Amino acid sequence: MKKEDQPVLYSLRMRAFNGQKHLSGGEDIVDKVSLKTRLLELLDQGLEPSLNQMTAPPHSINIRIDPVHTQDIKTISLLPVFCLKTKSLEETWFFLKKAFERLGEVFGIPGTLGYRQAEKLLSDKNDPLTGASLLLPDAECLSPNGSGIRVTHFGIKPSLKNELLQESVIHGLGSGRRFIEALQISSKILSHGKAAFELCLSDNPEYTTGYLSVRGVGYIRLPLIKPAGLCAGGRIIGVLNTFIESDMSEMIGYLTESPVLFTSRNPLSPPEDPKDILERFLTQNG
Ligand code: PML
Repeated sequence: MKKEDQPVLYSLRMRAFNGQKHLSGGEDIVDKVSLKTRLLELLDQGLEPSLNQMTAPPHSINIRIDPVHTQDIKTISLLPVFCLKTKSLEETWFFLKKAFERLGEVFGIPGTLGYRQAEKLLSDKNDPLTGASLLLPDAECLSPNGSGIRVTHFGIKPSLKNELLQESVIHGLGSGRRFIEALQISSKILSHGKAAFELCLSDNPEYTTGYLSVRGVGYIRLPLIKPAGLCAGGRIIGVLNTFIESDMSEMIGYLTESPVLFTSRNPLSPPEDPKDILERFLTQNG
């Protein structure tokens, strides 16, 4: 079949700004029938912070629509989801320290340095990047494109999203929307063959749950990763020790431009003790 005759889906990407400052974003890949509804939902999402917090609306909202041929879309699965059982900031950070030590042992990557970079995300001096920084095997930490790698061009089958929204209520994950978007971003990152982990701390001052996704394990939710009221946050992607210089542009191209659609998923497990989650690093990666 000639490319122009292939069925087309639409990639929708919304970003809201105040001047140059990125306020919020959202996206999806949908068919023609759902295009208008989804477009309006994303517009509401861009306006939502101003409605909820009764602040001024964003200075600008960009919504971009690009047709994508189904043949160019990679279909992949969402990561399994785990949640750390924790009662305090100290417990969460203690788990994170152990998790980075295990990452170092399992993948032969600079785990201790990864932990130090994680601590830096919360420092007052950290001006959050809109994208992720990259931790390389030689311990160098880069912010590609100046503002880091911003993962885009992904979408989710509506039935999967509905399932996750319902389970979010049962598991007490708030509206679930932020979690489902983060799960898609991280699942796209970990679907790249050279990604070892991704750590994310939200820069939203009210959102105190972050996550650590680990190759061969899944997406681990980290409640109480920061105190409420702190705007600091950010993302770090750690790569495997087989990563070479020429992988850099290929990985950035995949994460920022290649369309992926989530058509299947893995279970969302109830909260687990730190030691049980750490054992998963052992059993699944040798
Ligand atoms: C963000 O969009 O600010 C990051 C969201 C992190 C979501 C963590 C979760 O709830 O699982």
